[in-house]
Amino acid sequence: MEKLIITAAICGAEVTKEDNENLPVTPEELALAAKEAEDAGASIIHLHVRDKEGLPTQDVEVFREAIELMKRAGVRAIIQPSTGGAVGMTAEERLQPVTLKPEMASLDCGSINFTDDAVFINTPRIIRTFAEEMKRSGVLPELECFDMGHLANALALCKSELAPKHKHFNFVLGVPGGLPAGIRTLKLMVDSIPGDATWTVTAIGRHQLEMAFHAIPMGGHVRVGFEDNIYYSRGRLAESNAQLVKRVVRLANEYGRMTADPDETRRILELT
Ligand code: KMH
Ligand code: ZN
Repeated sequence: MEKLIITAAICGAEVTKEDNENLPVTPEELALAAKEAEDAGASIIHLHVRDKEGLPTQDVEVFREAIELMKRAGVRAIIQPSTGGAVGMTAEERLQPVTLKPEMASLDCGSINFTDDAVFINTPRIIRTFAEEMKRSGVLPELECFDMGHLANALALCKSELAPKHKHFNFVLGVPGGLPAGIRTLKLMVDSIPGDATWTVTAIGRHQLEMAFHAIPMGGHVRVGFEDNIYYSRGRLAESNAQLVKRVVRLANEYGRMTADPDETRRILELT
């Protein structure tokens, strides 16, 4: 079986230090968290950044600083900035990190109800524009699918002139308003993608561990991290992103599946 790609989603846009004081938010903290996650076995860092108040921002200069500090700290993992940002941001705001020409970026493939009165908006035009910008900049999109309709949009994109060079899907399960996390929903998504595509699974809260358990023998890849889950176990907050990564490495190794290092991940995703 192909080696396992572990993505560490180290910060996100919604979680706060009040939720878990170990959340990295400053560029310095993000760089340290990325290095620790990579040392633990992660080969992709999914990156959101925060402003001086700790609030989500898509400011390209903050991304630049965080990425520079990561490189200086010796991070070799693929750094994958978010173009999802936070609910309520404009498409222009969200697209900013693509101008840095990262190897990868997230591309959200549909809209979804989010919190109380908020919708995470990804219209067909937004999806197309983001895909165009990424293609123009040589950025590989990770196709984020929170629901089956998103997957249908992603599959249509893959058949269009905007098809990415390599098709890599992220099934985001367990967001209220999206597809619930479970073996049946995961299987439905996996069975719907082309044979030459790769996939990873993201799941919210306690489902993060459960979905990793499923993905490892299914040949998929796994995302963990504070963006999606702040707990190590019921009632016990995680100490670091690296702690969550290490557990997935142990699970995979017990099963007999080794983890991909950054260069192996680049080969799997046809980035080289
Ligand atoms: N923060 C969510 C609204 C992504 O990074 O592309 C969107 C999100 C997805 O986190
Ligand atoms: Zn994200």
